Amino acid sequence: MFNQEIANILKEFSELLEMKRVPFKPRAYEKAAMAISMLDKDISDLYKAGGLKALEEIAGVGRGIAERIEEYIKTGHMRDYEKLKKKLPVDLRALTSIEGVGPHMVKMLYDKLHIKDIDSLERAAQMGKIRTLPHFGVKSEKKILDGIAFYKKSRGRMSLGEAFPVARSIVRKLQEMDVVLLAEAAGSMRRWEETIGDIDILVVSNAPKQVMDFFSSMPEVTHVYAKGLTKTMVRFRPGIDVDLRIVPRESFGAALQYFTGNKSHNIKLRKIAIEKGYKLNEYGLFTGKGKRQRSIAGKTEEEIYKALGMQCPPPEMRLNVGEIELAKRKKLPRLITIGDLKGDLQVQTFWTDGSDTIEEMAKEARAMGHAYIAITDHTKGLPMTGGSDEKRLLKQIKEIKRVNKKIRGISILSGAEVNIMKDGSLDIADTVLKKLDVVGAGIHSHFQLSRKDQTKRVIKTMENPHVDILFHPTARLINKREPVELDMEQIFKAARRTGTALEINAHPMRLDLKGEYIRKAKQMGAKFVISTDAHSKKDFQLLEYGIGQARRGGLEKKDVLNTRPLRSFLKSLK
Ligand code: DGT
Ligand code: CA
Ligand code: CA
Ligand code: ZN
Repeated sequence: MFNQEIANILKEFSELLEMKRVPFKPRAYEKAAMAISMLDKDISDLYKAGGLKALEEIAGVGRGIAERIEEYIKTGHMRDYEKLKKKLPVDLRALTSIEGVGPHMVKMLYDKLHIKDIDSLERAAQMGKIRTLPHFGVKSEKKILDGIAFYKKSRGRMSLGEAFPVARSIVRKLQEMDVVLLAEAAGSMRRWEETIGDIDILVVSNAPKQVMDFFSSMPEVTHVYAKGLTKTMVRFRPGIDVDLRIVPRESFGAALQYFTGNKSHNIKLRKIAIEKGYKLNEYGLFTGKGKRQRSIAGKTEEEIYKALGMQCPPPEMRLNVGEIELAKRKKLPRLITIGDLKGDLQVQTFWTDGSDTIEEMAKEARAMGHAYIAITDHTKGLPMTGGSDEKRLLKQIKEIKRVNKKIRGISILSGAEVNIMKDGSLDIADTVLKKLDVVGAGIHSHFQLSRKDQTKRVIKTMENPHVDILFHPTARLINKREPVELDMEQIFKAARRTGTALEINAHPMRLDLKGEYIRKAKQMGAKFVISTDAHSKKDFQLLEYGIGQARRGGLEKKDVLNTRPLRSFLKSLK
């Protein structure tokens, strides 16, 4: 692996040199990178055995490059490369993997528009900024957007946050058609999976042609893969595929059940049907054979599960992880719903990297029906967010008091999102943490620690008597950053022992904790909060994604602290 590491650095070095339009050198570094990535021996072994000379024997590696490799093997640094990189702090590898984007273009994008990564490139393209650059136009802008969509898609799946609004709007439009009786999204979307491969929509209609014509010619559709009277498959905007099926009214429940899945849940259910002498498919539940076959259920999901002798599991739970057994014993939990939540506990404002004021955020939360919110701006250890220090936090407590007096119908709690330092200590003094109503702590740095060190670090934080909530416990970013290495059982145990609530961060970029961890943590007796990580008023709406995850983890109202009225909620904290 070390070879690959060095090859990657040399490759990037060559691109950085290319961006500076240094002659010849880039090509040399690129060649060396290629040769090293194809070596069948470990390059550090080669170096140990034969020194600089041995390195120079590698095809394409001259004196200069060999010395840089030596420096890296000895010190873990390559200073010239690092210096260049600092001047151009861009995600070169990602950006140049977009079709049509090369090093020179990356440099110009950075110089003119300060584009550093795929996200900022996408934003700029969507806002029509690319077309204003010299030698660019609407066409190349569109090509970049397509390239980004492909990049995202090929690297995996859409996030729930990308797919959900699209699915919802298509379903709404279908529902508005006079000839449509029923329309609903099934598949991974209905199960609130954290990422979505494709969107599956089911429709009941007696005018299939009209529905399919409408669907396949929606303005966003960029490609029609197949069009028929029962099934049409389209590409709906780059990177988002949608399947629409039209099913008979009497089979709608069976189709919804089948296409909601997941596959493993379906297979198990079909086996149970067979054991009972039935046949289950997307048209219904049947008894008898051949001419004497007759449907005994199919119009609704409930009647199918009932005929199989069980409760109907909520879609989010249909993962074949024990829900079928619970449903058979009629022991399914009564899952939490969005209406159960009484407050939001992670809210950033204008004081740091949020875009609205404390008062604006409070009013919006009140309009959503919340009884309380906690203002949890970042703290100083995270410099790019303009995080507060102790003095500023004390000032903010005063401001919150003032706003609380001014507005009715919602309580604003003072809080903070403090940074967990490398050793598990916090970047704000206990004397000030003590004065806050709610303290959340989160990992925002040192993502690479070993499992042992990372676990120790987080447990130390939970042991702080002022830390009420562990924010986004694994620090992952969906499709972007892996979760940190943690011994989750130890974390859940410590959560219970120290009375630290685990956040279910509802932001679709995070969805952290995820469903399977939630299930495990609940079994181990931990408590939870669900919050949005809102950075602006509109973000409060993200709460439903958090509810989706909580339900996937089998949570009930009583497991989640911010379902409680204010006084009881405050009592439940440390
Ligand atoms: P996705 O699209 O990858 O996010 O995940 P799903 O679950 O939406 O999967 P998809 O779109 O391939 O199929 C939709 C549902 O259809 C799936 O959840 C269960 C059902 N299904 C698909 N293939 C099979 C199968 O081979 N056997 C059974 N029993 N059900 C299947
Ligand atoms: Ca799907
Ligand atoms: Ca599908
Ligand atoms: Zn955070």
